[in-house]
Amino acid sequence: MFTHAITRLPGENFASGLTTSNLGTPGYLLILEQHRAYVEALRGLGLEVSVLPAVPEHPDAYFVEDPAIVTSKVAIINRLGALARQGEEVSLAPVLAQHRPLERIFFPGSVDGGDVLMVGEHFFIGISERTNQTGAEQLGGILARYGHTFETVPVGKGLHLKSSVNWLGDERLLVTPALADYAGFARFEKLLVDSDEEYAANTLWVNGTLLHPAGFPRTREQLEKLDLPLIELEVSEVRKMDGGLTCMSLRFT
Ligand code: CIR
Repeated sequence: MFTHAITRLPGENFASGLTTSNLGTPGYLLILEQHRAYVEALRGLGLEVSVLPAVPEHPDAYFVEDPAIVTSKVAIINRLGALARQGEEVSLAPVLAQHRPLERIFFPGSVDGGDVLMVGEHFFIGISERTNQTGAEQLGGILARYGHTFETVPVGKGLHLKSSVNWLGDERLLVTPALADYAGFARFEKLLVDSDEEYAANTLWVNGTLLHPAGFPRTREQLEKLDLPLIELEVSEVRKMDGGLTCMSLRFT
């Protein structure tokens, strides 16, 4: 169960962040509203949510999931895979130091938190364009020292590992067809994201409730079979910047 979340407000210049999507120019007032609803949803699930101020020189900084990883024992400050995003961690580190001992990923390693899927005390580390092998090895070494276990996963398609797979509680994963047969996921019951709805893989489990992006009815239908409470959130503007529900918070106890 999570008791805390850290989030950050999107800044006025958030639209100059990195993106590969061709979904049009995102609107500032709209993303603020979507962010507000996200924070409210987390609060509604009992989390104490900090909302940090925007960082003007880092338009992607509201994707707080990427610059750090918080486990039950430690917070790891990442060296982000995109040069333009390096530095986002600077103002996050002192906040996390209030909750956990800090460790760091160093050059030449790079890790984005979006590539790190936590399933209890076990971690799947995606190797992607953002997270390199050296970063994954550094991270794995830190996790092992704190009593966690880990394995690496080739990400292939998509920005991050969690663009394609997310934990749904118990021994369940929501996964895109491309990663469904990955050997490391064999022990899980898998719900498949519809191949026309891959974005919906970025669904977030919070204390037994699923936060799900609006507009993906076929995946929603799959999730409804689990009989868990579902909160649908509009994230159209976040999606235009290649982000999703997991990216906008760090959740921990
Ligand atoms: C980026 O390209 O880094 C941001 N515009 C989006 C990051 C999304 N983060 C995530 O999936 N964890």
